[in-house]
Amino acid sequence: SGNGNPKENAGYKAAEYVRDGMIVGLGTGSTVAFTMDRLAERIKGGLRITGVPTSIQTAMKARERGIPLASLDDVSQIDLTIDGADQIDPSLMLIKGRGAAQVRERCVADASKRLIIVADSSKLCDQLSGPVPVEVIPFALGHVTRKLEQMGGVVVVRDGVKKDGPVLSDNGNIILDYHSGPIKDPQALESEINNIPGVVGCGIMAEFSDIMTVIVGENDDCRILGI
Ligand code: DER
Repeated sequence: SGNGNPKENAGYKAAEYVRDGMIVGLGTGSTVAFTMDRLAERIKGGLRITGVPTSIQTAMKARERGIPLASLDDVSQIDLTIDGADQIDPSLMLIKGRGAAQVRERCVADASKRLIIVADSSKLCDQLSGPVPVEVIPFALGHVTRKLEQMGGVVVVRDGVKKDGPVLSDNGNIILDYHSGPIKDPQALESEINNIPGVVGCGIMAEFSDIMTVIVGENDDCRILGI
């Protein structure tokens, strides 16, 4: 199915993995929006699913499309989560968080039997590199900034575009973008950042490769990586 839009091709392809009766984690971003467009069409055709949204934006988009929703607390396990990514390395380790949704995305991925990442080829890289989004409780903003700077690298508070002052995540926290440079050991850096007191979660996701399928959208079709 070629329509010249790689993100749309990937998003639509992912919707084909959804089976009737599934509980589906709904990621955040512009690529997953295409998946939700396709799921809306399939729901009109009789598909019955329950979506678990990873952000306020995704919940709004799902409601606009008539996708039934439940909260993470309402479900015991998620059959399939479909999400985007900012960087994908050959081991299927990810950097996410361009949309500041990585904390809830990681919770939903962790509750999922399978994770499908949808992306265009611009997200593929040989080695992950910063900036790494880091969600921090406001109380610990200065402390976490100092710890990250001691690790080497530059820390930038993510400022709002149509809001003066820092962006606040859906959880009411501040986002730091940690310009780490090339990341030699993503698992180690993920643990090191997430263990800093005050950090709620960062955008390195190196722990889902074994349950991951990556759908890389091309102009006229898709490439499938992973399981
Ligand atoms: O913020 C996120 O983690 C999103 O999934 C993002 O990484 C992907 O956004 P895109 O599909 O709009 O490129």
